[in-house]
This record gives sequence, structure tokens and C-alpha cells, in this order.
Amino acid sequence: MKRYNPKEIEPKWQKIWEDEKIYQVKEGPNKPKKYVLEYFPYPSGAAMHVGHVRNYTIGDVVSRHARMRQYNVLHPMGWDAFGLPAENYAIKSGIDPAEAIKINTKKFKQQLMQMGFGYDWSREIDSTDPNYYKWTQWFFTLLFKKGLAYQKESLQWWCPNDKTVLANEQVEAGKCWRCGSEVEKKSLKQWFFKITDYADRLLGDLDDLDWSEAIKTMQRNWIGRSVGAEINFEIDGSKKHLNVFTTRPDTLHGATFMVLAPEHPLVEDITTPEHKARVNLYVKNSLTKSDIERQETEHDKTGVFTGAYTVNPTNNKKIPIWVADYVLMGYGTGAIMAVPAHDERDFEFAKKFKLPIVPVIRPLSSRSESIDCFVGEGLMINSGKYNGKSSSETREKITAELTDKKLGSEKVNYKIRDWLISRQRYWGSPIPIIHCPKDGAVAVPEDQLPVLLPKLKDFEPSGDGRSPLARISEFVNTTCPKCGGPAERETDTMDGFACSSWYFLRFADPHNDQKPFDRSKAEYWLPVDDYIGGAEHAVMHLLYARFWTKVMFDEGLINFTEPFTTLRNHGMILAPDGQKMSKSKNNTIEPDGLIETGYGADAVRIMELFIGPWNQAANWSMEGLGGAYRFLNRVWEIVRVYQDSAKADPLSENNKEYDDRPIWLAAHTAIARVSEDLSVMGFNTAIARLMEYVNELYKLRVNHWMFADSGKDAWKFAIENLLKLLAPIAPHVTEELWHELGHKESVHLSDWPVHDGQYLIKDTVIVVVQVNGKLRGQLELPLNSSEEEVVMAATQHDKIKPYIEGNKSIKVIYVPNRLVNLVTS
Ligand code: ANZ
Repeated sequence: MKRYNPKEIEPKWQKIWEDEKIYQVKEGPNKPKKYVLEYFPYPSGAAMHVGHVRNYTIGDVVSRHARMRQYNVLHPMGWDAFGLPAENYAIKSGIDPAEAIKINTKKFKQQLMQMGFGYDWSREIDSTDPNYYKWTQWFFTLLFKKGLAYQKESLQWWCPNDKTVLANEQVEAGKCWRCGSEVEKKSLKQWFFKITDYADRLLGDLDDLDWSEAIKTMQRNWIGRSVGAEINFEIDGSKKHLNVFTTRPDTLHGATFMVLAPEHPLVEDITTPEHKARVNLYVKNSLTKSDIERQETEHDKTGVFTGAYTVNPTNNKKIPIWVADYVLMGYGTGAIMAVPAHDERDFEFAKKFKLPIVPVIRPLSSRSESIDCFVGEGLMINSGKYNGKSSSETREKITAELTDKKLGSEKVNYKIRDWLISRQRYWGSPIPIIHCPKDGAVAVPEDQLPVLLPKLKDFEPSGDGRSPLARISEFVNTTCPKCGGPAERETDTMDGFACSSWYFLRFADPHNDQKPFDRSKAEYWLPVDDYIGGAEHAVMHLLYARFWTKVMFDEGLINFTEPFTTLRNHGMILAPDGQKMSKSKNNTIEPDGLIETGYGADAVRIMELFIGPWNQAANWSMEGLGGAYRFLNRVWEIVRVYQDSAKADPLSENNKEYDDRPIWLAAHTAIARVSEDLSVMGFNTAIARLMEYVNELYKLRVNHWMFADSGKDAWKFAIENLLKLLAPIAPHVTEELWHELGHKESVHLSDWPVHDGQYLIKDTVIVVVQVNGKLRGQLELPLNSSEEEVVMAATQHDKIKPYIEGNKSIKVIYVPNRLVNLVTS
């Protein structure tokens, strides 16, 4: 047998696996299914580095392990190729985006292949392929027909650098999530998906998902459900009403002023002539601020009085109405009742403008009626008939009372906003809508889909609020599908997140040209059992995909309501110096080079997993990679020695009988432990156990001749199972050695071994030896040794002898299999 040379064996097996299609699957009733999926990558210009590769390595081990446990495993791969990263890359490098995608996906695919990842490539999808985006458009028209896609003119986040609008989720602390530029607000007519209709279900169904609590909490906060009341206040001297949303109707007696958002339509109506000029100026100034700036707590509160008053229904007192920008128009009713004694923002405001502060709740733990702000629950004070009652009870009572008097009602509010889906960029799926002067917005009929994205020479965004497609009259001008009259096509494209909201379904039936997918195929494979990826998608992709899945369920397209049963977020790989790897920092490490230098993909895979727990960040290390390579060499060598031994001439000495139990014990222990570790994704500990196991086999080899008759079966078992246990992690080297042993079928299609508990029972025990109650030594003795045997062994032991010498009578206290105490006198 030759030496271990990954450069030779890895490409060889990759080709054989592809030719023999060992990862291609079909729906089948005989085996349970498992769908393992990693986020499909966007093939931007930069190649994948070892950080990206970790994600796919984890998915690959999970899917190979499942396949060996006789699951019918779907493990597909594709390209999320529409969207800004690909387009920006194309602009920068001056290549047509479609061309750039071709080059980049080829590169990515080659990178994935050389890592030995077992994908069913017959299911490869590309979101920019018209056969794919035809169905993305079809879903758009479905949402449109269900009233879940609509167009609205409103102020939107605008990225001046990328020259497009952004969804709320894509603005992070006032900056564009992609390029980091400060975003602006622009009034534009945009397309939205009505995700708010699904807020309650998106929230409720989180409970049953096997996802990390961190991600679930981020989704809960993003959806932001608040239960409270809407209260209607009369405006003094006017027929108009002022409606507010509050989560604390219990504090109504303490409302001492009202605040309107500057954009609130009532501002214009109610402001008295003498306050007009100041209010107008204030409103104008506040419109230049972002919502985030407006809500910053460290800023001094600003505001103006309108001159108008409402009436507090509890005591008929007049309350002044102010305008202040800390109240946002986009939430609740855009107006609040301010309770400075119990709300921090109102408290700051009241102090600054010298408005009354009336406490109505006192904490249970103190008797003082402090005028500092207290935001918790407690007992009511200054609240008439409610005094002495708990604030939570009062909350319900006041809401009921207001409802009776038709002054208010219970109300649930959500922070989540509808999903802004239109983009003024070229590289996306066209929105399949035709605008007709007579019929308005009309969906493109199914038989005219897809609306093809035309090839453009100049696809740079114009920045005027329209996409480059608006410059192409052949694209724009068309006829109305309803009346046949002249009409114009929508020129915005869809956000890339539309494509990724259903791709996991397409993998179940990727070549269907009649439907997005066949229902029975989707229902066979989905939901995804293990979804593996970074945590960066917490509130975008993962929320959108859940929303689309629920819409499809409602439409009767599928029988499940959640796309991803289990979500696993892997930890990042950092550069050796602990920095985040990125092209701009020039510190990326790509697997290609490591494979090229001779370490091979199997060693890189081991390193990706052995570097630390899979869900924690870790620094890449070259020394570690060397260690992984040496380990694989040791595996190679032990199999080689075993092979050579089997061929050797049986010498008389080798037919000696020997006890083969330690070999069985080592093998079954390894099977038990590695299986246990892999079942909980303990990849690093599984590898550590395999290393221990290999060490043990080397030790055993010294006394237990591999070619002696009495040990043959045990050694065969030990070596073959070493290869099986290592196969999901290091697929190439194990496949090569497996075939060296004479197997014809792939090790990856073999059965995962099961340990036999009877071999794990050890036949020796450790007995602790005490002299006069003090620990003096330990003995390894046969299980169930008699008292006599134990005392004999103890008294003859070098370490224990000195303590008992010269003592005539020794009393013995013996706890079988555990402890012996020799009491001298
Ligand atoms: C009176 C009150 C008394 C409030 C009190 C709080 C404490 P969440 O939990 O985020 O839903 N609010 C309502 N609409 C607002 C808007 N458009 N802009 C800014 N603030 C607004 O918070 C709901 C609370 O935030 C509401 O309850 C309201 O203040 C304020 F002791 O009403 B509260």
C-alpha cells in the first residue's frame, strides 16, 4: 500500500461519487426522509474562505451521518444569485451580471466539490434562471391576488450609495445593512408584502420551533407585539377626537399632557393661531431626523405646545396637547397620553417643560409617594375608586370601563411593518405587474410568465427613484392583459430576499415547468429537518421564508406551516489573529490553497470541526491543520499495517491464543461515543474520541498480533468501524481505505455501526486502598475479587507496604469492588 496522498485520492473519489450519483435521491416510502440544508450562497466575486466552508462542512457531516443511519437524505445546493452583491460586483468589474454569475458560480461549485461535499447536484438551482424566477413572479402574483402585495406612496428608507430603497429590516442603526452608508428618507411609491397580516402567527408558531432562543427572541422583538388599549380623548372646544395607544391604561389618572407626532394630521387642525408659527417650524425641523435619532434617549427632549387641550375622562381636567418628535407617526396612532410619573420619556419631557407630574402607582415595597419616575407595577393611588387596587387589575377594569362608555377598547399593536419588496435596481426578478390607465395595476397572467429581465448594457442605477429598466421603452410599453389597451410595465425589481423565501421548496422538485413544485414531493421532503447557517439572517430571510410558507399553506399548496423545524447557527471562523476574515482586510484563507499544498480537503474538514464547538467562534490555525493531517496519516498507517499483517505468513508464534476482549472493548466504546457525539453535533469531541481510539489501536497492536487467528475477527471489526465512524468527517481517505480492504460499495452507503453493550462491561475495577482511613493507593483488580484476594494484593503493594509493616493485627473493612480500609493496631 502506498503512502497517504490526498492530492491523488481526493479528486479521484469526487469523480467516482459524481459518476455513480451516490448523493442523488428520490422520494421513497421505505426509509424515513431527512432534509439537510445550508443557506444557499450568493456567488459574489470573492471566493469562499474557510469561514464559509465551515457551514457546509457541518451540513455535510450531518447529512452523511444521517445517510449511513439509513435515512433518505436530501442535501441540495444552489445559488442565490440575484441582488445587490452580485450586481455591485458586476458594476465594479465591468462585466454583465449574468456573465459574472456564471463565472462565480463555477468557481464556488468547484470549491464545494473539491471539499468533497456530498450534494445532489442534479437539483442545482439558480435564482436568476428564468425557469426559477418565473415561479418567484408567480408567487408575487399569488400574493397580489390575495391582497398581500400592494403599492403605496410613503416615506421610505433610501440608500444614497446603492441608490435604492431598503426594507426596515435592512436599516441597522441608521445605516444601510450592505454598504454602511447613512440612509435617508424619500417619498416614493413602492410595493409591499403584507407580512403584518401574519404577525400573530409568526409570533405564536415560534414556540414550537427547535431554534436558538437568541434568534427566537430577535424575531419576537422584531414582531413586537404589545397589548394595551386605544383611548379616545375629546378635544376641548372641538368635535374632533384624539386617539392614543397605550400599554398602560391603568395610569390614565396620571395623564397630564398629550403628545402628537409632528406628522400627525391633527396638528394642522388643532393648533391655535398664536402657536402656528412655532409649531410649523418645529414640524419642519423634525422631518429631517431619522426615527432612530428621534428616539435616542440621551438627547434632550424637544417639543412645542399647540394651544389646544383634551379632557381627561376620569376627572374632566383639561390636559394640554403638545407636539414632540419622540412620538413616531408609524407606531400605534401616532399620539400618546403622557404619564410622566410612570414613563421615562414623558418624565424627561415634563421636567424640561415644567408640566405636572402626578404619581398614580406606588411600588409594593415602599410607602413613599416619590415623584421620581416609577415604571413598574404596584398599588393605585390618586386614582379615585381604584386606590389600593393592583395596577394590573386596574388595567383591565379601566379598559372595560372605557369600552362600556365607548371611549376606548382593547388593542394589540405590532412593531413589524409591511415588507418593502420593490427595488430600483437592475439585477432582480422584474415585478410581474402591468399598469393600465383604465384597470390600474394588473397581474401578468400565468401564461405570460416569466417577465424576462432584458439584457442591458448600461445597468447602473440612475438615482432618480426609478430602476434602469424604466429607460428601456421596449420593456416598458405593453398592453393591458385585461382590456388590451396600451399600458406600462412595472419597472422595479424584487428584493433578492423574495428569491430566497421559497428556494427550499424548489429543491424538492427543481425541474418542474408546470408548477413551482409538485405538492406530494414538497410534502415528502419538507419541512427542512436541519437548516444550518450563520445567525445573520435572524429577522430577514428567516422571517420572510416563514411568512411565504404560511401563505402557501393558506392557499392549499402545502400541508405544513413552518419551513425549518430545526435551525442551527454555526460559529464564525476568524483569522488567526482573531479578526473577522474579509477581502478588504486581506486576511482571508481559502481552502483551495490548503488543499493545493498537500494537506488535502479531509484535513481541512477536520480542522473546521476540531477547532472548537461548532456553534462557537474560533480562530483559524495552521498548526491545527498540520495536526489534522498527521492524524489522518496515522489512520492510513494503522490500516496499512493491518493490511500487511493479513498478508504475512502465519508464524507458529502467531497462532498463540490471546485474549481479544480489549480490542472489542475499544471498538465498541468508540462506536458508542462517536455515535453519541454526532447525534448532538459534538463534532470536535467525536474527532477527539476517534484520535483516542486510533492511539489505543496502536497500543493494542503491540501485544495483540493482528494476524493471529484468535484476534482476526476483532481486528477486522475494529479497523472497519474506524473507517465508518470517520467517514462522514473525512470522506475521501476513508473511502480509499475501505476499498483497500476489499469492499466494492461506497463506505458512505454502508450502515452506521451500532455498539453492543455487553462488550462495554469492564472485567476489572479500581479498588481504593486506605490505611487507618487515609488514602494510600489504588489497585486495579478483577471484578468481584474476594476480601482475601484484595488484602493480599494490598499488603504486597510497594506503596502500601510501608504503612502496615510491623503491625501484627490488622482489621479489614471491605466494600466490594470499591474500597478496602486496613485498620492497624
Ligand atoms: C401611557 C403610558 C404610561 C405608557 C406609562 C407607558 C408607560 P410599546 O411597549 O413599545 O408598545 N407610545 C405609543 N405610541 C407611541 C408612538 N407612536 N411613539 C412613541 N411612543 C409611543 O410601548 C407602548 C407605549 O409607548 C405606550 O404606552 C405609549 O406610552 C408609548 F406609565 O402610554 B404609554
